Amino acid sequence: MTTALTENPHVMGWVAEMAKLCQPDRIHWCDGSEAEKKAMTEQAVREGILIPLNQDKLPGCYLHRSSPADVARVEHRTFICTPTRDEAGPTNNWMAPDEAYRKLGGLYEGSMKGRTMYVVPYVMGPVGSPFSKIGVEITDSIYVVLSMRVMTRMGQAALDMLGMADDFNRGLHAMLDIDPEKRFICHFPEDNTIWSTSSNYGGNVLLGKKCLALRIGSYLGKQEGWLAEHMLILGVESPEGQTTYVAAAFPSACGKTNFAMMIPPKRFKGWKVWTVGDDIAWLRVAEDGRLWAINPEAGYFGVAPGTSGKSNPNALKTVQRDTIFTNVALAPDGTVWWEGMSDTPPEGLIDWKGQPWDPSSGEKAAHPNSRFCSPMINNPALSKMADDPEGVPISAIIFGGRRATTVPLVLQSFHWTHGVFLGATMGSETTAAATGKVGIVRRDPMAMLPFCGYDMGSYLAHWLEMRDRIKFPPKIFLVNWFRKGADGRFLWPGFGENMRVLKWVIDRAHVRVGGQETPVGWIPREGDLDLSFLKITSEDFEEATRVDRDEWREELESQIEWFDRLGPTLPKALHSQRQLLVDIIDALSGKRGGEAAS
Ligand code: OXD
Ligand code: MN
Repeated sequence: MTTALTENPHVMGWVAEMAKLCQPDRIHWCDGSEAEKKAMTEQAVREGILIPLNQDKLPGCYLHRSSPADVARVEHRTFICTPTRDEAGPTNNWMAPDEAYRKLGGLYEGSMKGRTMYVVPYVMGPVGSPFSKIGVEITDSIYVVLSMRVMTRMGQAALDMLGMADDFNRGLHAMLDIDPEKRFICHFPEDNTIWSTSSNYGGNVLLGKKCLALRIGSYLGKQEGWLAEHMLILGVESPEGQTTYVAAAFPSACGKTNFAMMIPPKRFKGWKVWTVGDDIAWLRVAEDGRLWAINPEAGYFGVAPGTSGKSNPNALKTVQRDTIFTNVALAPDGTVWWEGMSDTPPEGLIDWKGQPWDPSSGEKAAHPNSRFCSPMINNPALSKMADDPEGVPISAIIFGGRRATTVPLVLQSFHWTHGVFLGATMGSETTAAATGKVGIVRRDPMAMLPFCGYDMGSYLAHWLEMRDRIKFPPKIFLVNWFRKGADGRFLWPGFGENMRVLKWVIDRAHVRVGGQETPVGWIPREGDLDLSFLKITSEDFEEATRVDRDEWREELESQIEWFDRLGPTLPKALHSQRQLLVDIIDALSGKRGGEAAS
């Protein structure tokens, strides 16, 4: 065993207990030093866990290939283990805590015989920030240790910050044999504990990220009066040097990283977008009565396919050094490639499974969920506030989904409750590729469906309650980059042009631009949004921003089923908000049985 890096009796006692269960040959306490990184990287290369890439072109970069049956988060095997099923709520899988401890305990027993148990202390959030949380992850995966080093503030600093306290998340991960049948991701919110088995995929095993920062985090947020959200955080700096901070929630793989690293189009000379975070925000009310956000992570675990010099030049620069790539394709010159990086793939690629790739095979060279894991300091657009212990003040919150119809390009809510309602009902339409039936809206409240660590209705109630604590609440918006015309074309160009919408959002937040009131919220009129040098017809703009009463009437009707599913804990205020919008639309349409306005 390397020397324990702490005398904290709670950490020591728990590590000893887990070692007794898993029976490793060795225990290694991770200090987070450069020397440790070097030694562990060399070992990972020797063992074939990491493949060195071309160190001239991609210094410090490595490729990892996962087991082909272990390439994504496993929502159906992710459990919230609260004493009662109701506490986990209707949208989570539930397992009783004693059953989960027994079942996974059996799997862990002796699982690290002949192996090394790594003890990984880490901080989520800036070191020393009162908003940060400490975790210790025990793992037998060197890939996890090296990735946690990128994604979190890892090592001695975490133990120093913890001191002798007992207030840390206890995470246990064992790879076992990566058998999907033995794969479980169990969260014990009341014990601040996470147990993960038989996977080596990031979202299942980098326990600081989805497991602690979102699932356990959301539970702690409810207890302690703050919010843990699946949101990017960015700062928009005007040519005059005023920076406005915005947090935005989009479902997984809907372009959060691209939005967080956006480069404004030429028309926006002098404007800059700074990234604070690309995936997770912890939001608290500060003494000034505003909502402040920190990004608990220190790196990006981004989806590689689709990332290109056009879609996200900053991400492409970010991954040029000190990056662990997982399941991307390998080029003969020791660089990497994925679908969407360039129009023509380089010749002689090795695919994500390690086989020569035949472009005519119809198979992808990189797995669609292949990833880059890069330190945030590589990002040329990193905000200087990204490591600030106080975080940044949030002026606007954006919710977004993929909707071909109904939801306009941007919609500003009338007030907090209405904004929470828009977040609670946000969703994306299924495409023909994903299911047999096209156009079914899958609701994903605040993009938290897979990440909320407790009952969804109570979570939405917590959002409403937060209003009482925030003296100067951010304005809430809904955006939709994906609306289509009758001919099936996207009406809005998206990517960097989304800056135009972002500009309206921050101008609305500062109450310095107009808009048009509709029954369901405020939208920009043509003159309100800067459309200069953009090729978009007035008709397309009109269509992209239109609120259609019939479509919204249908939308509101379809929300009944969703609200029913959330059950009795869904706050009455959200039912009333829905009904109010129905009544307004019916009155305007001359419906509502005889008593309607003419
Ligand atoms: C992610 C996700 O990996 O949301 O960020 O799935
Ligand atoms: Mn995410």
